[in-house]
Amino acid sequence: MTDKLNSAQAIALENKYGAHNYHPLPVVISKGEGVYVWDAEGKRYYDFLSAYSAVNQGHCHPKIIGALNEQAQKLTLTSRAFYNDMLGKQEKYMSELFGFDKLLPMNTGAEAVETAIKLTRKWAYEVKGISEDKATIIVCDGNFHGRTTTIISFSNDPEARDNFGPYTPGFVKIEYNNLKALEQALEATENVAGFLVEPIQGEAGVYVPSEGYLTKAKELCEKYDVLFIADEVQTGIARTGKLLAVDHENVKPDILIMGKALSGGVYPISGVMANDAIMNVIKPGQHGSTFGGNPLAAAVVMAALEVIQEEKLAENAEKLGHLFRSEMNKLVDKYDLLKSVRGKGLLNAILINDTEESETAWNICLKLRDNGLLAKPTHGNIIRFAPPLVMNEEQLMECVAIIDKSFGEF
Ligand code: IF1
Repeated sequence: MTDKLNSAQAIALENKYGAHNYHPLPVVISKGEGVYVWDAEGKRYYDFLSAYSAVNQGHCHPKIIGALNEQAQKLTLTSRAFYNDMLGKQEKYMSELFGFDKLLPMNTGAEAVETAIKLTRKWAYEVKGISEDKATIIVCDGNFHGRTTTIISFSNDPEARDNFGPYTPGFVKIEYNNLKALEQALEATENVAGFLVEPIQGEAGVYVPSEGYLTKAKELCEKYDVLFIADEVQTGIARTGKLLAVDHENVKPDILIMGKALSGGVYPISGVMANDAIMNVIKPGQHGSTFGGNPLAAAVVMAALEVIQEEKLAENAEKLGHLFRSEMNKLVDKYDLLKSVRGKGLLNAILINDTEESETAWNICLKLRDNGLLAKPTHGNIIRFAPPLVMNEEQLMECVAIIDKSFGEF
């Protein structure tokens, strides 16, 4: 098992023995450090995807790896049948950092979204007084909240949804970034329990809503006594230039969902935060998970969040984000193929002048790979650019030059 594979061998093994639930860009990564990854042949690349914003702190950040290694020698998992001496510290740390009474720890983003859905429904029945099994949650067209059966039940992406039925009822879809649609849905729909929304839609192609959208949406939720649920799995942890994307508008969600970079990409950690009036509807034995709240995760997440603050990664993302978009706009003027750039902080995407079904974005990503930068299209005509937040200005400008060169060669 320790013999080193070359890229072709690694790909062949995955094709033969692995489910084909992905179509990865043909590159085989074997090492990661900071903003760089190396393939099996030792070629170095800039990572412009950051494992979909899970590696905000950079690959294998020494402080996080150190915390992982130290805790791994002591205790990794107890289950929640017993207490452990790390979880309480994590809960206190995150309660103070994010400003909520309590944390419900889980492992993956989808599990945290499912937890938020269950919490919202239970609150609706036991606090708001909605009649049994009638709770409805408003979601947005173009959403991406994970891949479980309930979550894909309210997806409008046929790829994510088709042939996975029967679907979970209790969800109403409205247009994203449309306050009128939200108000009409709140007015017209019986038994609304919550509004689940991404502060910036990632998978839809880094769709940044209008200024004030989150503020007004929260106000409408308050008016109709409906929970405002922010899915910050991708936009959180400094990615958009603030600790949370909702911080750009100082909006406080009733339920906050986090994942991915909570661990800096070192370990699956997610969580849901809320105040007691909501969180305390969950009683012992009503929700849980084997690994949820394990001591290894606790050690990792506290180190990962300290890195965000000590290295001022939100401020860096804000600064480099403005630089990146201004440089990309110069390339928009230079290349017909490049239609526009949009994003916030270091969550950005470029729109390619071709159809959604085209192979153009994919082929540009192959050219970028050849030139030493890794990115992946979210649709046939949109490429997401999201480097680790530890990138410096010199490295960013080198990446801009690679993007320029690649479009020039295309
Ligand atoms: C894949 C997308 C991004 C998320 C938001 C919850 C989850 C995600 C806002 C679920 C996960 C990941 C999943 C990953 C690719 C990536 C992704 F392209 F799928 F949509 F980032 F945009 N909420 N997003 O973005 O978290 O259960 O995966 O930990 O499925 O290939 P998870």
